[in-house]
Amino acid sequence: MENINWYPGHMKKTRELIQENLKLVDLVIEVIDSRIPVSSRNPIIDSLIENKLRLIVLNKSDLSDRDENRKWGNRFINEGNKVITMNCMLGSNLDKLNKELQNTQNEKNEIRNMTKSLKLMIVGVPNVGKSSLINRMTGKKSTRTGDKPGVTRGKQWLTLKNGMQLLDTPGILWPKFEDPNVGMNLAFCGSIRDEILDTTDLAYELIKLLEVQYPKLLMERFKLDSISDDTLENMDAIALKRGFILPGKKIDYERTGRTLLDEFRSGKIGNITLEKIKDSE
Ligand SMILES: Nc1nc2c(ncn2[C@@H]2O[C@H](COP(=O)(O)OP(=O)(O)OP(=O)(O)O)[C@@H](O)[C@H]2O)c(=O)[nH]1
Ligand SMILES: [Mg+2]
Repeated sequence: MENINWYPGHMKKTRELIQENLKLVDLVIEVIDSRIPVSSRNPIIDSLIENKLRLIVLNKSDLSDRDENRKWGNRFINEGNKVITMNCMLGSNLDKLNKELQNTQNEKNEIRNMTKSLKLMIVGVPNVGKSSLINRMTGKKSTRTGDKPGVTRGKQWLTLKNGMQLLDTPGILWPKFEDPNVGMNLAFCGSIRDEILDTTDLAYELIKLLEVQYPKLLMERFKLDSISDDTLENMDAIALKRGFILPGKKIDYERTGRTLLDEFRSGKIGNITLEKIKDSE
């Protein structure tokens, strides 16, 4: 399929916003999608943040592979980050996050020799759950969330119960994905506006990955007898099992693709991590 790119004007503005506010904050919380721990890390964010203290939230852990989350967590820790695996729908590990933030505040104050509340900034690609995390941290609906990318616009400072100050930012991508798989992974997980995507092609690419990485889950979910090495055959089999047939006995690829993406995104196919750490690493 054609290379995906999505970089609307507000993302450029957000980049400037992050840059301007960075000097005000003590710690950056980078929220990433645990199903795609490589593709959901924005290299621009990386270059902006540079040496700022960073805490990575491996979010949507309810949708990803638990073993992989553990491995990725270790990897990021080894690279010098603080890491918390979370499910911001339920607020799991919120206590752990709060404790980590409190420790960081204490350490900072000791170095500064004064009592100041920690200032935080939340960054990440669209739709990874930044606003959901903030609502968990404030304990109320402080900021709007939504199941499509680009919900948050403009900056927003909030104060937590413990006095810490927090800046929510809109999700940003970067102008060009060097690796086309990155664009696709982001699209699978809902970080790219669906309106600019060909969902049928995208679903085809997702089946192509799942038939190799998670054939059992694919078979179970769609009650397939076997998995073919021909992706189109698998897509047809899924359509037939679900009865997605148009008049004239044609396969309704549109509906099949839409359904597949929806069921992947909502975790109905199972706990799936599309980017794994190779065991030798
Ligand atoms: N299953 C699951 N869904 C989540 C989790 N966290 C957030 N979501 C959902 O993901 C969608 C996006 O969440 P938001 O908090 O709006 O994401 P955001 O990063 O602020 O998105 P933008 O503002 O568009 O950049 C919403 O439908 C949330 O309910 C999670 O841990 N698990
Ligand atoms: Mg948001």
